Amino acid sequence: MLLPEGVHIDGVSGAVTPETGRYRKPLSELAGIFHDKAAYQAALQAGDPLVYEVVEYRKDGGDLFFGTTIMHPGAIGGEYFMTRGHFHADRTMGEVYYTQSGQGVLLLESRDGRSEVVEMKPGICAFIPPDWAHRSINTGRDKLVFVWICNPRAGHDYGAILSKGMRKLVVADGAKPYAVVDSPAFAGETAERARS
Ligand code: S6P
Ligand code: ZN
Repeated sequence: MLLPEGVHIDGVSGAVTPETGRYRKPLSELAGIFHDKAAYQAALQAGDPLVYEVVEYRKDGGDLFFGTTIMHPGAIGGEYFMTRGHFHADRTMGEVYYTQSGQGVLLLESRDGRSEVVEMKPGICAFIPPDWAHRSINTGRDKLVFVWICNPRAGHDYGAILSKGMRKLVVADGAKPYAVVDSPAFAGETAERARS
């Protein structure tokens, strides 16, 4: 029988107590997700910074699990540090992201190519509907820490986003904290659609 439990989440460090697992994503494990390949190589040679960490609380047989994602500040060629981004393998399952500290953007893309942005800041609880790809981006100078909650059977489908990227990039933009711009990787496809 599964037993109830209170889990402490530190909203600044992202520590989960007790935790049942974690992983780290240094820049070297994020090949292909940043648009500027030369800037990516230069940043790797300068020291392979840690981009994000994920800490989880999971119980065998549970229909929910949760944890934190801790995103470090930084940018590659003007594009802010981001997660890989994924659809869920189970297309019927969505997710919730509750931001605890820092500033960021949740970039979402529907299966048919609609883009949406939800601001991430303390107090915002983002609803991620089923079958929307989601990527988190730290646009601030501090860590971005958020709690995620979903069904452990949702799974991850990284393929589509890894091969084509997302339609929008989130970049540094002078006076403004960030700008959401069209990704050049999709320029050909957009032009083709306009011609047909
Ligand atoms: C899982 C949930 C998060 C992300 C994490 C890293 O469904 O959305 O735990 O896995 O934020 O993102 P990604 O795209 O590298 O898995
Ligand atoms: Zn997810």
